[in-house]
Amino acid sequence: MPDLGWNDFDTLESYIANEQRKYPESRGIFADVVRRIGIASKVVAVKVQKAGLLDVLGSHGAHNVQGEEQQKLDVIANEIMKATFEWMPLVAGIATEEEEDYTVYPPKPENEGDRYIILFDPLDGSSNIDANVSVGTIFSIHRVEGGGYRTKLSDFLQPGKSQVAAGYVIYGSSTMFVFSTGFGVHGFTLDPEIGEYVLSHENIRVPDQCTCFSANEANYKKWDEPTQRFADHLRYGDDEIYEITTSRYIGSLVADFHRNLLHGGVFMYPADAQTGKGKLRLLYECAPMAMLMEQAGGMATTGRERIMDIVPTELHQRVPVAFGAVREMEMYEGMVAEADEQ
Ligand code: AHM
Ligand code: MG
Repeated sequence: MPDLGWNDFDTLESYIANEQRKYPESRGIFADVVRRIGIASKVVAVKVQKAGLLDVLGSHGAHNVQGEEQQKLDVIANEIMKATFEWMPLVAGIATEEEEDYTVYPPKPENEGDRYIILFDPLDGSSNIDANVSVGTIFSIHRVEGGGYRTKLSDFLQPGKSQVAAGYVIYGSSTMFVFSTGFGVHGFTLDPEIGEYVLSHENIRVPDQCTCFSANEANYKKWDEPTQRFADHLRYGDDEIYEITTSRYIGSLVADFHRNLLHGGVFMYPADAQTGKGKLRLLYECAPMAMLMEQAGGMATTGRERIMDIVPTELHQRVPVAFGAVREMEMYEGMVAEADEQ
């Protein structure tokens, strides 16, 4: 038998199939959804890589529901993701960061049982695209019980802790698919030669060592006192465990999160102290990343509340967020609690 070089590793396909075999009662529906996201992300990856050639860089000239300028690639990635789920009978509906309203897909009579809601940010970090910076797709999956015959807004407004899966795809120097179904976090790297995601990072655990501090430090003056104190402690404090901590901020959540997940560190986008509001969206960014961070052994918090516990009140809700290892997140929550008591 010649050495083909690919007979001894898992692809996303084979991994999902093996996982599914562990649950004989599984109907394979959910596996199908994850598989479809994998395929859609390959299409987006091609578009991102050919962006300069296809003249799709730069602004589309329209604005999304948050009033931000949409980039052409945002629109393309959004269309690709939507097209992926539109025909899937077991997807009850979708909501995307790029559109104000959610979309419901009516069930076919033969589709009994649970269906799924998919929430996604089709191309996060898109303001960086023109500078060839890594961007990503983030997704979050919830179950709608009873076939989703009357799928409604409240089916979309579920807390992060009820996610059945979450993940992201990072379009970087290589393309990686990182996801969790509640049994650890696993990363698959796209092998461009065979066009498959290959298991490269099984059971990712966030390192205890806080190597990076990642935040938009130009906002420092807008942060509240405990957040400033926490950032100062990690960056300049006397604690010797933070001697090697360095600042790293790309401004592209998937890229910043991915680096910290692998190398250890704190990512935060705190509230503006005057408005009390954060920038990142609960449903499309914070909740899915929180599931991954917790599954990797870390924590995700607003400073006062576990991100996974927040019950959304609106589709495009923004919350303050900090992701990191347990020691730093507990320290941050402690500093916030101390300030609240005063
Ligand atoms: P986007 O979804 O419009 O791309 O915005 C989200 C991005 C994140 O990727 C990143 O963490 C953050 O915005 C950066 O914001 P800032 O430029 O304020 O630091
Ligand atoms: Mg985004």
